[in-house]
Amino acid sequence: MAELLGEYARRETDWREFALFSPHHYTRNLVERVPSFELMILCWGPGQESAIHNHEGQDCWMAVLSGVIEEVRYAWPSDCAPIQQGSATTFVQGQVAFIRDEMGLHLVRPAAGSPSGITLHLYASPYDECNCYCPSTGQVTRKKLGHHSVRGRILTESADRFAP
Ligand code: CSS
Ligand code: FE2
Repeated sequence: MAELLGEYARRETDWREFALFSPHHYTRNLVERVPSFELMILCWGPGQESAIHNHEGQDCWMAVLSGVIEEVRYAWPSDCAPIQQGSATTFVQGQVAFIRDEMGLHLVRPAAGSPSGITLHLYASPYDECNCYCPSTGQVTRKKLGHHSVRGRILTESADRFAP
C-alpha cells in the first residue's frame, strides 16, 4: 500500500481539486469512503497542526503530495503523566508514513521552513472519532472527526467539525 501511495504522490496531480484549505485549521477533504477504507486529502496551512492523537485501532497511511511534513511520535501516556515525545521525522513529496495504535501516538504539521503541506491519507477502516491527548497531563479528550469538503464540495461550517 505504501508503495502504491508513494507512486501516486510522485506522479499524479488529479488530487488538486480536493486540496481545499481553511485559514482556521487543517482540513480533511473526503475523496472516497466505503466500509473498508477512507481516502482523504488533508491540507495543512501555516501554523496548523493536529493534536496528539490515536487512530482507533485502524491502519493509517499518509503520503506527502506537496510541501514538507513533520510527524512527531509520542509514547502511550501513563495515567496523569506528561506525554513522552519520541522521534520527529520529516517527509517530502512522494514519501509515505504509516502508523497504527501499537506504534504510539503522533501529531502532524508542516515542517519548519515549509509554510504549508498537502497529504493523502488512507485509513483502513474509516473512523469518526478519536482520542486527543494533552501533552502536559496525558488527559484524553474524545473528538469527533469531520470533513471540510466531500468530493470537492465545501460543506457548511457546522458540518466542518474539525479534529483532532
Ligand atoms: N489522523 C488525523 C491526521 S494525522 S494522520 C486526521 O485524520 O485528521
Ligand atoms: Fe494521525
